[in-house]
Amino acid sequence: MTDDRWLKPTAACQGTEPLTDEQIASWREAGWTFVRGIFENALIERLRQAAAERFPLPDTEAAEATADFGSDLVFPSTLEGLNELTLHPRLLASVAALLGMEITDIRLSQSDLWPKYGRREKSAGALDNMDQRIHVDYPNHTLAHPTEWHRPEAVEMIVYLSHLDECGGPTAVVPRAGEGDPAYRWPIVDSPGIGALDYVNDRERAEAYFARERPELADWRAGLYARERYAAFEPGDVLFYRHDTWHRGTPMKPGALRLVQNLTFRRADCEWISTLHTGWAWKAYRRDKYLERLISRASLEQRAVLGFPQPGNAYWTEATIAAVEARHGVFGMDVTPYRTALTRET
Ligand SMILES: O=C(O)CCC(=O)C(=O)O
Ligand SMILES: [Fe+2]
Repeated sequence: MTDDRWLKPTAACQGTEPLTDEQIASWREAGWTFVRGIFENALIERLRQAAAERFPLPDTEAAEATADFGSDLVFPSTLEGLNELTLHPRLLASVAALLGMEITDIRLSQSDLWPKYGRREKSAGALDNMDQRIHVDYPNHTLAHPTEWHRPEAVEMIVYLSHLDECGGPTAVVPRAGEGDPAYRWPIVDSPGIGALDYVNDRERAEAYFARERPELADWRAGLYARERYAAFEPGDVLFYRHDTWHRGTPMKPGALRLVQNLTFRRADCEWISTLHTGWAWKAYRRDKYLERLISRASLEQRAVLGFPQPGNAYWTEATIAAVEARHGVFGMDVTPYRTALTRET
């Protein structure tokens, strides 16, 4: 592949505002920004190791049978590092900057850790994820359709935990080339799975199907592949993209395992964007009370991202403050900020 087809990550800034103006502008205009240095390496390594122990080894029968995405490693989790990465203050600050909002106005709607295997054969037919069709992700995230380009509702991202050199499988992205880019024609419905079209994941089958169903647009889709750029990732790199960015997963090296964490944050006011997992509170009652501890230790911003009522919210009264303290105080929750906001109001 020629050198200019690779997307190279750019460095994050130190401190509480990790993204540069250029990175933010790239996400807003071109639909992607690829960033190195959001997380501490040690966190990425802890998460990678813990996750690697939970999945089948490559080249086993179980690995060969894992031909689609998804796993039970979802937020919140007892897996070392998963919650920490999901609610990392520098990640939340990055998302807020991309959307141009306060952290307290964004909500987590996806965080799961997915293995992808370099398999010897495409075993899942139309649903095989080895060499994906070019697509956008919105259909199984929102009940509606993404809003016009300049008012995005959500930030999606892939946090890579593996090395491209070892596993291959770079994510391909079609950078949007400004207003009127034909690749970004509106509405975004010209992809298998959308509207009446069957869902087909495998590229070859998807394009054969599309050529039958929408022959007049088959060349247009070929043009999307022709414009692909590939993310040259190392562990910890983050590809920020969007529900309306054309992209796809590409084949890996046979016998390899690639681990990634997929996350989405939405604007708090976009309720039509679904949370892809079981409700957070459903993880309560575990013997180790990890959900209760997580909420109690979380910062006000981290709690907001999970939908916990913020200081000043009408939820808070003397009675509810005392009640939440009765539930979570044992885990160290400090309810002072809720009380202070209440006192200020009255
Ligand atoms: O595996 C990748 O790099 C991208 C995966 C993807 O786009 C998807 O499954 O929707
Ligand atoms: Fe995707």
